[in-house]
Amino acid sequence: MPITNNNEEQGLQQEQLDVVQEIDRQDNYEPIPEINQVDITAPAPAGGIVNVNVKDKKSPIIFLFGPPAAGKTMTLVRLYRYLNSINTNIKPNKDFVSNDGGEYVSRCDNFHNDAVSNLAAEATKGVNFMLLDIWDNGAKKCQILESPGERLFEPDHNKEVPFPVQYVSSIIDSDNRKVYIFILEPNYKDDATRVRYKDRIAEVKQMMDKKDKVIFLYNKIDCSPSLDDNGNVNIKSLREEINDDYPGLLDLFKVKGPRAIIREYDCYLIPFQTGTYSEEFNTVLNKKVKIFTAGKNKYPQELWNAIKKCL
Ligand SMILES: Nc1nc2c(ncn2[C@@H]2O[C@H](COP(=O)(O)OP(=O)(O)OP(=O)(O)O)[C@@H](O)[C@H]2O)c(=O)[nH]1
Ligand SMILES: [Mg+2]
Repeated sequence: MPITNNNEEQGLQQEQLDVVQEIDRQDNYEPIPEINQVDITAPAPAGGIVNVNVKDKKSPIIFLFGPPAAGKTMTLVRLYRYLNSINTNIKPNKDFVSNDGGEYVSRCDNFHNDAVSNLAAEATKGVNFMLLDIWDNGAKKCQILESPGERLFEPDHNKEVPFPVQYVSSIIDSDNRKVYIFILEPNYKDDATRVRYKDRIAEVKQMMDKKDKVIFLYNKIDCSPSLDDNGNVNIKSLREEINDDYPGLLDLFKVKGPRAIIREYDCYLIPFQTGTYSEEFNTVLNKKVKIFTAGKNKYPQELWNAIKKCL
């Protein structure tokens, strides 16, 4: 759901999760620039030296951005399952990582089975990088990227992880239009860590292009007080929750000037739940495993609608 000015709030609450509106009706996207001949090839330090390479310099990149364990992999899994269910073609891009001894390609080969498995741990296991291509009516619509959370934001301030590492800046600096999905979650760590995460998002914003778009994905909504007894999300209270937990974060995307009359913020806010998780003892594996049950379809549906509006 886009973030709109106060006058619209009441109406929005009634809409709940059903409708995604345009971020800004007056905003005409710039045409996609000429195909850039420069390869986005960069050594990615996480997990050794691997080269990531986005060969398609044209389709928009949906960049899943969030700390470790925010839910990037499971968001990808949930979206994958949803798009499959509506017969939208989504599949791993095998060219993305080339020099890791075939590990990435083998993850691509297993991706479908992992994604439909009910083992959350299996689905996420070893997934450092994943690039999925999404096709619609035979045409490539976009590509969606997951990468290791600790390279995007390291919660432990004692670990000095440089930012942006090369693969991140190569994605950010690519000519592809980007849709940044910044993942938030309720009760994340402590005040100081949340301020650092907000600052990280501000840093990324400075590197963005005018044509890029932003979605805040508020994952684990099942753990938020903004989810009411009927399973509906109160958007006003969710905004208050975010403003309390991450002061100034939404204001980074506040529209300035005359356009502010139409829309208060230049971003979407999508409440999300990947699913529910339970631990069970698996007698075959002889260990406890995390069982994943997919959440309601309305969440990935709403996310997909927002992504489409950003393309
Ligand atoms: N309650 C709840 N927990 C969730 C939800 N989505 C994810 N989780 C929990 O968060 C864990 C981590 O999710 P991942 O998708 O693996 O997180 P990630 O962002 O990919 O983490 P990295 O790959 O380490 O960066 C899951 O195993 C779940 O325990 C959700 O919607 N609700
Ligand atoms: Mg992951």
